[in-house]
Amino acid sequence: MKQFTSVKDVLDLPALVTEALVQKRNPFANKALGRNKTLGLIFMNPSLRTRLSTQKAATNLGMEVIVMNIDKEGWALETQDGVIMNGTTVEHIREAAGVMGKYFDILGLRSFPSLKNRDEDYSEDILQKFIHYSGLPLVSLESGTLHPLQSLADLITITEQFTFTNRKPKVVLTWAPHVKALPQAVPNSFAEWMNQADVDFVITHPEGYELYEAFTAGAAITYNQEEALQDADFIYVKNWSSYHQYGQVLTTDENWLLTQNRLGITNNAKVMHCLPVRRGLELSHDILDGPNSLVLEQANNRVYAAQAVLKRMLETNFIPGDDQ
Ligand code: SN0
Repeated sequence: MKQFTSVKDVLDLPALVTEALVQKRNPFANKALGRNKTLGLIFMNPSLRTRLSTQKAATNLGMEVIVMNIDKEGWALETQDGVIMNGTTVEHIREAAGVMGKYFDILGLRSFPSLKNRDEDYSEDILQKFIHYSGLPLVSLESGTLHPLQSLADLITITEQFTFTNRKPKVVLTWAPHVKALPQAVPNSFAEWMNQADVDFVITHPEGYELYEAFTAGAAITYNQEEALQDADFIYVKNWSSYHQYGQVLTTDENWLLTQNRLGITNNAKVMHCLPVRRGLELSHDILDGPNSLVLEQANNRVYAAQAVLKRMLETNFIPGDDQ
């Protein structure tokens, strides 16, 4: 695996999930693999799980880790080409990423979308420039459009939790209310991964919240949450802002809030959320504190998602001939 920015970078999805579960059972078995290799984790936005789990995963594999919150600790970064830098930006992404290429062996990058210019966000300009100018294998820690480490952890969690062998799980992605405009990266990515996985997948959201088709194609989509929830085994709760009326909050309708009561029409569904979650707004206290919540196990699996990906990258880039 050369890069990890999307499900498209994964050659064999079931094998990657199995690898993560193997790492989970025996996290220190590959401690020699990352010896003398440095992972640089660059954050342009806040993080809790991604930072801690990826650092832990790399340490389990014997790597050194350097973390930088570049938005707070670095020079203001210029990302556009050909501009005269006589304003507020101090350092160009060409030099910044180029320098990282000298210090690190693998680069992790978090770069949220602006939610102002859709073409710019969906071109993944910043991510592509970091890949290009660093020359390094790059792990996305959430980009403008996708959050693949989260989606891998989600698929690991569903695989672990679903015990029936005679049918596929029904997985529902439901929009939830929020007061702020949030990225589409988590739901885009979840849709992209679920469409590749062996599950029955349904997306439900209010009108106007349709996601980018390239990520959802193949999924059933309905505006009727109750209909979507019928017989669900897993419910993935997430807010996102509008893709078509880009970055806008079109409604905060609290009827979309999932409560323990509403689980009655499901197959005693397990409830998932990537966190951070705003209690009482996006998801009810009773679900988060009840037996159906998987949120902490999802977070736990972030470690093994990152560990499986970093292991593949170390094998591909530093063990000649192993190109998984
Ligand atoms: C991010 C998002 O993409 O939705 C990160 C999720 C892993 N979430 C937020 O920015 C939440 C911010 C808030 O104010 O609730």
